[in-house]
Amino acid sequence: MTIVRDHLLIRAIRGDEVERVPVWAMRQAGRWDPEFNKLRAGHSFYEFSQKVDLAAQASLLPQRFGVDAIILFYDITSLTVAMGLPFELQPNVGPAPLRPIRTKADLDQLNGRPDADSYSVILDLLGTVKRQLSGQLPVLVFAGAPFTLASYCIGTGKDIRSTRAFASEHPDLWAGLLEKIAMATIQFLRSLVEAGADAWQLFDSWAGKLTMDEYDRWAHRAHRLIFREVRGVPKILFAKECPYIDAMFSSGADVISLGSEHDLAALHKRFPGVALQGNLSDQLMRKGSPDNIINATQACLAQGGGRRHILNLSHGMNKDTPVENFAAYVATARSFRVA
Ligand code: 1CP
Repeated sequence: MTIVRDHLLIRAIRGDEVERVPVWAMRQAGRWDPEFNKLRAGHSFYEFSQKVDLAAQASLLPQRFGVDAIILFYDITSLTVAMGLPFELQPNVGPAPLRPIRTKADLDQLNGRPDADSYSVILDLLGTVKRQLSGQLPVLVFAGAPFTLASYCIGTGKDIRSTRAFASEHPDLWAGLLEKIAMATIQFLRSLVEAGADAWQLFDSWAGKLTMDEYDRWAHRAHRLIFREVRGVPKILFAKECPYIDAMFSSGADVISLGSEHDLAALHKRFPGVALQGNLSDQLMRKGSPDNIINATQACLAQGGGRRHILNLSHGMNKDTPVENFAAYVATARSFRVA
């Protein structure tokens, strides 16, 4: 299978001089896109994710706007489903486990070494999307980092206070859960890289709200382990508006995804050898006019300096984002040349 080593996104990560800055958006394949909603109609989320041809079509939909990477359509909880913990998507809430982890027996039931058969749908999806793209664009895969994924497994999701309460009531169970997810994640990502993924992103979406000490114990250690153990293609770290910049930059990731609170130009100067991703506000993308988006995109590209920069948002596309805004964002990136 072709690995797109020389694609714009990969060259930008390597630090090559590039003709323009590559662009994509977290959650680019999703409910903000009316074409996605047509495709998804009548299927529950996990049922939809099990259908390789539909998931492949969903993954490829953003291609029509001119993005420079395709991210596969599955969810961070797809891995825990493969580990033996089924989820359902609750409307306006998010993924909820059918049997939240509460006891040592629940943890023991979770398979820390799920074999590739249990996520063969994702491997097939990768193969299908790669074949359809025939090398035109790189394919990104991803995993939830142990902290964020464990939060969904215990049923607390982004409610950090409840996650913290669980961890202090069940310290051994919490540590065991983080460790088991880390092991499964390493195996999962290795097999996707072996199957031809061009780059991967670790989503620790809610870790930016932890205290520094918690971040070190529950997030940073696992990031280092996973980035050390999964090699071969570029790796991206995302944690929403994360204040622990030094920890992020010492995680071993090749690309750090920044929030709108971060100063892209200053961080470029401080860490010249690391590529930066971001950092247009996802809220501006949702609420601004196309003109606002064009101006903000140009400002972001100018701050990025044109080297080792991947244009992206501060967080994922929101479901009520106007299509014209996404189109304006991608078109601006494609035509912008850093002076
Ligand atoms: O159609 C629907 O109702 C489903 C909405 C949806 C989609 C499109 C969910 C439920 N997951 C996905 C796919 C998905 N999830 C992708 C692939 C598509 C793409 O990126 O274009 C990715 C990368 C994810 C990753 C994901 N899932 C994260 C990390 C990114 C982030 O936004 O921080 C997280 C936290 C989740 C959990 C999740 N899954 C779905 C929802 C609505 C949520 C968030 C729930 C919450 O806010 O707690």
